[in-house]
Amino acid sequence: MKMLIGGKWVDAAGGQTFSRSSPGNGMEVGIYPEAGAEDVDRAVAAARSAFETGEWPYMAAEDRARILTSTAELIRKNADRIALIETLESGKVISQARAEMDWSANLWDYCAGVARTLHGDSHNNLGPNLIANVMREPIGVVSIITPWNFPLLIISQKLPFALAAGCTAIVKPSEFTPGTTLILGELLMEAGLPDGVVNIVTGHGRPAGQRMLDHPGVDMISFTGSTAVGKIAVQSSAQQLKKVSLELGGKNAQIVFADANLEEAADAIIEGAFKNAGESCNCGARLLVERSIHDELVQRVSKRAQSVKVGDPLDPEAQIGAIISPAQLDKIVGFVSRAREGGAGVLLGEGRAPSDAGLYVYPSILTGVDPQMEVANSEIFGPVLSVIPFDTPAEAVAIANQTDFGLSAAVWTSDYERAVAMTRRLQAGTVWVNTYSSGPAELPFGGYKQSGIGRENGRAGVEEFTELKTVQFHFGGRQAWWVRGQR
Ligand code: TXE
Repeated sequence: MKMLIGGKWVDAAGGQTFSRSSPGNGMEVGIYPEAGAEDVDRAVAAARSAFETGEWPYMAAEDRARILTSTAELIRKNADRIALIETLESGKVISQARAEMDWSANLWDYCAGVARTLHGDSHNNLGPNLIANVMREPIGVVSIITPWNFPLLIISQKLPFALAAGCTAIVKPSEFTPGTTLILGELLMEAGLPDGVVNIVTGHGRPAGQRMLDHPGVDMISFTGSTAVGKIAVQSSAQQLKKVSLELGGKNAQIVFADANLEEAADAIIEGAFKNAGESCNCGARLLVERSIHDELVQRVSKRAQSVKVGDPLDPEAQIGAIISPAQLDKIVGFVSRAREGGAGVLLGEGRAPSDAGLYVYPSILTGVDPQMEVANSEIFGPVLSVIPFDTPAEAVAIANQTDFGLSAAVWTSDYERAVAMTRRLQAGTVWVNTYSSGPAELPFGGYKQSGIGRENGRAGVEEFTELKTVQFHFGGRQAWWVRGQR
């Protein structure tokens, strides 16, 4: 496939390419241009010109919305094709990839609505001689860098929001999963998006991604990925004081009290910890359980976990597919074996699952985890659940809040007074009560602490991509400044 720059499908200036092999079976599934700094510069120039002199930022929201709606329809129409590429490149199971297509299309639909309701404010209480408009304008050219765990879904949490606001963009998908973002580029062109509004480069973090962070022609960085690269983005942004929006890692806790519906909680714990092979920022990697029900809940969870099917991502029955890369697989296995050496009990299969060419791990449940252990604090990004008992709500809050992250948390209890008290104390951008993992397009999503900066989705998700401009209109004679006073 080729890259999309200024409405044209192009190779990298230097002619280099890279390939992607499926983590499910080791077979090559895509060859892509390896963008260098020169390609990013061309993409930024195209986005800059589409923003400065193109129609997009000033287009009636009605017309922008039409293109976003058409894109949603095209995603649905092409869902099988996109889901297949998603599965081949990411290793996620096909049933889930298919569901993510609908979820993604829904975000484009939502943004069509938000585009039309986005507006500023007007002030008419400023005295007889002044009225003012506070206008919400697009921030400009945005560098959007995405990871590999939910390729189409994550770009759909960013790009339609930026477009709804009237921004133009340069997009770089992960080097592991460029295919579906390029297909999205095709769909955007088919939907009638003007040339240069969205430019897609394929390549690695260095040099392409880094140039997207550093480029002086970029007004804003929207990044989802590792906390380490998020910090690099903040450093790079300092050069021009670009706005930065970051969605980073998590070490999310599901807190289960003795009065909870344990059957439903057990199901959500499995889903939270093992969905997408745990390669999710929202992974419910920690189970904080009230001590009196510890054994019962662990037994329920491990019984359910035993029936989770690990295997070929293309198998419609598989629930956990392949791990994205050998390095990620080693990282997961390393965490589990260090936890065992540190005294944790390991329930279920431990480590790598046998396969001739694919990258698979068994889900693990770690018991007897001390809150101070590495496994209780670091993001693993694999199907590993750490179980930590607690005795009081205050202790549960303290353990839940002790990590550097603050993305999400869940509380399971039938006592809503307790639930409300817990939600107020948990340091997390999303708190679920008696559920996990839902994420309607209407609701803001993002993290406290080192889980990120800013919010995606909802009205807040569009407002991220805007600047406020205050315009004051004076009427009547204007008093001289020395009469008026120094204001
Ligand atoms: O992420 P990277 P990796 C976490 C998770 C995982 C770890 C490493 O814990 O194990 O990060 O994953 C681009 N300038 N998350 O190494 O490197 C890169 O090309 C600009 C959590 O894959 O952050 C890709 O497009 N861009 C996360 C994107 O950053 C750079 C999802 C993400 O890659 C760059 C993924 C640079 N210097 C991993 N270096 C989540 N929040 O869900 C890399 N990139």
